[in-house]
Amino acid sequence: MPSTPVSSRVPIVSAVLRSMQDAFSLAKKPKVEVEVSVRDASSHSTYPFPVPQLPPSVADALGFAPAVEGKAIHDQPDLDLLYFQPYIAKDIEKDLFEFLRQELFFYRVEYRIKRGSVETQITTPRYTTVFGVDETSRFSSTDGSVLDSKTNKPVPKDRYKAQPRPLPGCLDALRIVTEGSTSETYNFCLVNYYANGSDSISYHSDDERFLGPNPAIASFSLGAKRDFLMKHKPAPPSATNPPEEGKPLKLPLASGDMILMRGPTQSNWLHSIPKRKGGESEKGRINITFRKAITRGGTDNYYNYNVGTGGVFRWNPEREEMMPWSPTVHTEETELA
Ligand SMILES: O=C(O)CCC(=O)C(=O)O
Repeated sequence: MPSTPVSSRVPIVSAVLRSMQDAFSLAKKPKVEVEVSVRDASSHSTYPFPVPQLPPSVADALGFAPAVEGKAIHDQPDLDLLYFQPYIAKDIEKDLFEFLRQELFFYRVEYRIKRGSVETQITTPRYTTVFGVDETSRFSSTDGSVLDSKTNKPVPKDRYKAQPRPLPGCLDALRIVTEGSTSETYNFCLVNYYANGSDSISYHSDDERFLGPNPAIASFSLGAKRDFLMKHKPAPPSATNPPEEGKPLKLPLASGDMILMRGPTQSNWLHSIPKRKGGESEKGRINITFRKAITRGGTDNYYNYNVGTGGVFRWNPEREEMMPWSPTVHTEETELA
């Protein structure tokens, strides 16, 4: 595929929202004017296939997000959350979910971990994909190549273990709106797809050093409602009078909801999406997180665990499941159609 930059080849038209405003002068003014291309898809040498721009109806409505104000939750030690129920309005969350599930490429990453002398092969229990690069680099707006943030020169080939991928326009539009409403900036977008209730993420915290102290993480839910559990990290064994381990905090995240985790939350709390049997969990759920990595280690880590070295998966609308994708299969299908 030709290496075409994500942004520069796109005729940027922010007119969709502006013309709506002009036409309906009484209509609510969008909080953020999302720049959307009405034509071209985003492509890049690292993408297995191009990713279309958001449907105009979704892009227009995103400009009015968040749908409601966030509710602050800080009634427990070291917890600082802002919970939007929902952030993405009810009239577009389904379309956005269907669009992203159909148009993004995903991976089912396998990796090995060593506990003592025992090595175990792990298959990540969900589909993942990632876009972005840490603060030491940026993407050229003309050819999508990776430039050093300070010198603006191409980075040495060995700076990263995997080639970083710029955010496609559809996710960048959501990033811009999110930055506006959280007063934070983000350079990474991680996407999880939980195909059913067997897909999960176990208790962890996003407290890696490459995110810096007190990182802000904006986490969106689309599709099936799933429980998001949070519990305080255990006190160190040396602690006198450690707090009793209470019931985890349970947030039943619905489609369109966004939870901003910030301040001391990641250093002190763990979060998870546990496996669930039956009900709504059997339908798919997408989670999108925006984060800011400040060092190169973040880029290596995120591509290692969210893209890996295995094959590409894409949603198959006929079979209604993620299927391995390859350019050959795609061509044959197209020829048969
Ligand atoms: O799916 C979610 O809501 C949580 C995802 C998450 O914790 C992560 O990607 O680190």
